[in-house]
Amino acid sequence: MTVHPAHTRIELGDLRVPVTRVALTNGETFDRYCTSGPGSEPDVGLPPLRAAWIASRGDTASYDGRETQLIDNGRSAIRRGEARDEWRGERRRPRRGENVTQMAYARAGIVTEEMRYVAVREGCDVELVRSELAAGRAIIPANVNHPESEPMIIGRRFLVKVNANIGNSAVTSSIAEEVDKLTHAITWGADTVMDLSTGEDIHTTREWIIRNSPVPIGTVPIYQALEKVAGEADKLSWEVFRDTVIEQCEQGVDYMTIHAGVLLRYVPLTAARVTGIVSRGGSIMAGWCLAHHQENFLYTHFDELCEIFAAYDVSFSLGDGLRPGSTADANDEAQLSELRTLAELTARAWEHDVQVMVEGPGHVPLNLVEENVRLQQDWCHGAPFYTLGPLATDVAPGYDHITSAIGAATIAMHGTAMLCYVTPKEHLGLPNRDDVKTGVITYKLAAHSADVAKGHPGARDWDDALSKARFEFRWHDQFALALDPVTAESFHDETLPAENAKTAHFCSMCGPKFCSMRISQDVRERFGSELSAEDAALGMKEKSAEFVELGASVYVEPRG
Ligand code: IRN
Ligand code: FE2
Repeated sequence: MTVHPAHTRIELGDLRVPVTRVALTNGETFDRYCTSGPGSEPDVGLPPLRAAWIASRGDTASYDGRETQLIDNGRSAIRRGEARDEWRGERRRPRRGENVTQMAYARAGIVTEEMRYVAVREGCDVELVRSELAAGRAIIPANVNHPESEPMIIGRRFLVKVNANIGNSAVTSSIAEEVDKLTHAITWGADTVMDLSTGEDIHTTREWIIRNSPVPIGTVPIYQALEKVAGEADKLSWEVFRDTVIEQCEQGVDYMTIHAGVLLRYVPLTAARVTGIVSRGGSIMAGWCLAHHQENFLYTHFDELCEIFAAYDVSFSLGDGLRPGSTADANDEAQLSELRTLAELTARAWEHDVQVMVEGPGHVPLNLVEENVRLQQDWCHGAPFYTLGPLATDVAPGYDHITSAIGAATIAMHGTAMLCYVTPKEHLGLPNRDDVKTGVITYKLAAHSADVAKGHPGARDWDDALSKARFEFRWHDQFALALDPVTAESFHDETLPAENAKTAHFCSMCGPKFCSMRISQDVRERFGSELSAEDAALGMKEKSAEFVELGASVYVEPRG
C-alpha cells in the first residue's frame, strides 16, 4: 500500500530488499527505508520470503503445524466458526542440539542472508552487521517460523527503530480491526509491531497478525498465560508459562517481553513511590512473588527459557516491570535494581547465543534521561536499549505522544536503539486506527531527529532533499518527501487548493509579498550564491524599498 502517488516500492538485488522510491518533479528520485511490505490479503497472508534461506541452513526440520496449532483459547474462536482453523504451511523445529539464532551464526563467523539483507537496507557494510550481532550490541529478531518477515536490525550503530503496540483488550476491538491496525502501522513506518492482545481469541488474533506481517512481531506471553489461569496471577506457574511460550514460538513470534527482573526483594522498593508499579507484566509478576513468597519463576527458570528461545531464534526483550510511571519515581532504587538484574540476565542469555534487548522507562524528566542510557549501556554490555518514550512530564494526558516523543528523541540521541511508541490515548484508552498513525508518525520524527543528531551516515539526506524542495517551491515534492504527505498536502490545500499554487513561490502563511524563501532566492539570483555580507545587506535593502513602495502594511504603524 502506498501513501502517495509519487511513492513506489521497489526491490533491490537478488535479496529483493524493499525501498520506497519517491519520484520528484525535477526528475530526481529519493529512496527511503520501507517497512510496509508487499501487501497481502488478510486471509491469505504474505509470501514466505525467508523460507528457502531457513530451510537451506539445514538446522531445522519441518513438521505439520496442525498438530499443535489448536491448543488453548484459539480453539474457542475456531469452534464458533469465527476464525480460520488451519495453518496451511509447515512449521519448523530445530534438529536436536542445534542453535539457530542469528547471534550463533554471527559468532561462528557465518554471514546469513538475513545479515546481507539488513546491510543493504541500512546501507552499511555486512561485517558491521555481523560483528555487532556477535557482540550482542544489535539483534535481528527473526523467528524461523515467521518466514514472511523482512529482516531488520536493532542496535545503536543502525537507524533508530520504532515499535507500535496494537492488540485488543477484553472490552473492545476485533481480529479484523487488529490486522487493519498492523497494516496501518507499517504503512506509516513502524519497524516492529507488538501484539498486546488480552481477552479471548489471543491465539487466533496473533496468527492473523503474524501471517500478514512483514515486520517482526513481539508479544508479552505472560498476558496469555494469565488468560489461561482465568486472570488469577497466583495460579500462574512455570509450566503454564512455558507452554504458552512454546505455543508462541511455534506460531512465529520474533521477540518476547519477559519480566524476569522483577525479583521478590525489589517489590517493597516500590511501596513509597508516587505511582507504584505501572507495568502490566511487572504487576502480574510482583503479585505472584508476593502471593507465593517465592522468587519470580521467570528468573529461576531463565536458562530453560534461553534454550527454548535458542531453538526458534526468538529474541528477549527483557521487560522493565519496575519502570517509573511518573517523573517523581524516575531513576529510583527499584528501577535501577531491576536494571542490574537485567544486566545479569543479558549475560546469561548470551551464553546461550540468544539475542537480547533491554527495556527501559517510562516517565523520566529530561535531565535524568542521559543517565538511563549510560547505566543501561555500561551495565548491560552494550545490549540494545528499547524504551517506552519516556514521557518528559506527567501533566498532559491527551498529548502523551508529544510528552513522550520529547523524551524519546533525547534518549535515542544518547544511544537508545528502538523506541516504543506512545499514542494520544496513553493513560486514557485503547488506541484506534488514527491514534496508531499519530503515534507512529510522532515516533518516526523522534527517531529520525535522533539519527540526524547522532550524525548517522546519510540520515540528513532526507532533510536536505525536503529542504531543497521547500526552497525551490516544489510543493509536490515537499509533500511526497514528507513523513506524512497526506496531512502536509491537505494543510496546504486548505487555503490554496488550486493546482497552480503547487508551483507558486509562496504559501498562505506569509503570502506572496513576504515569503522569506522567495526573497532569499531573488537575492541569490541577483548576486549569485557566493554572496558577500555587504551584497546581501544591499539586496535586502533594495527588497525593503520595493515592498514599502508596494504599500506593504507590515511596515505601517498602527493608527488610532
Ligand atoms: C518498552 C519499553 N518498556 C516497556 N515497553 C513496552 O511496554 C513493551 O515492549 C511492551 O510493548 C509493553 C509492556 O508493557 P508492560 O506489560 O510492561 O506494562
Ligand atoms: Fe505512564
